[in-house]
Amino acid sequence: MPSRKSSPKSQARPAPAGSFDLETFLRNGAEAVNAALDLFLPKPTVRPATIHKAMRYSLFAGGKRIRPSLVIASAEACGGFVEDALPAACAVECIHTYSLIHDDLPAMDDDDFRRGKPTNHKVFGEGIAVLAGDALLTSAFDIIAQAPASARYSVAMQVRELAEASGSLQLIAGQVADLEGEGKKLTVPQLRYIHERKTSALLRCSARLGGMSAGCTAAQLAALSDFGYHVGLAFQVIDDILDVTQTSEKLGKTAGKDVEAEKATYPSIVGLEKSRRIAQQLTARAFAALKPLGKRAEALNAIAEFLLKRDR
Ligand code: GRG
Repeated sequence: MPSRKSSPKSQARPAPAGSFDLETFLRNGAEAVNAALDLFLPKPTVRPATIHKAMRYSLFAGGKRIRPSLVIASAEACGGFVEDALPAACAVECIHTYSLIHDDLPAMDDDDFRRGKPTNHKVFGEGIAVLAGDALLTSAFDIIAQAPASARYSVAMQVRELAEASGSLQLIAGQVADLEGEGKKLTVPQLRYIHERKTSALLRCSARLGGMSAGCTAAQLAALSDFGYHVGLAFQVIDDILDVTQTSEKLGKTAGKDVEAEKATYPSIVGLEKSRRIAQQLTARAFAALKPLGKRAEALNAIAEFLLKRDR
């Protein structure tokens, strides 16, 4: 971590059964991640100021910070500490934000509105937006390389974990299949292939990196992988549902884009009701995956429930 006042390492306090305060957990997590991101990234006045302003514009535009929250909750589920999980939490958010900036470019989804604000290229121009995404991708690896090694996982193992999830076999592969699938009638297995890569891979990686930061056992890592995979798939099904059921104002991004771009989605293939059932089934699989982690997984449990019920 970059220089911060040293303080005792913090773990979430156990709450009485059934009363887990997710709102506070998410708020505290987001505050810690925002403060750490501010320290990790060059200040907006550092030359060339335009690029640092553009990186920060999208990074601090008001995202839900779901992936960093998964990192922190997964670390705590394995007895780890927030401070040790923060580099991974910041790194996954940098990857996520880069992917949104690039996805919004005219060459890809061509969106004007993201996180409730004009998209990066609308404010800074296409060239700077490409570079801001590139710089955030690079920063992600700079940041994860500063993560502490844990009992079972070297820094190199954590770096490779992030590279695998964001590389040409996962995140990029999902985006390629998404672009190539536009205007085509896809089957459910083809759609599942896209969702596994463009969405689930980074959520699964977030859960795994959280566990790794805590020096989790192989059995805990397997549970977190299973959880992250299913919660990631459910997340994208819900995202598809929200695209056709919510307004742009509520989502902070242009609603109805999937229909406009002739993108295959669960609602377009199986209908809204069945899509909701699929999201519930995937979330049930995510809950089941948490069993081996016991009571300490209550934040993960609450996040999965929150993601299923979210309306933005
Ligand atoms: C590598 C260019 C590139 C793209 C990879 C991630 C991605 C594929 C494209 C971005 C757009 C998209 C539909 C992604 C799927 C995952 C998803 C629903 C992202 C939105 O995540 P939220 O809701 O966003 O967590 P906030 O803004 O809250 O962080």
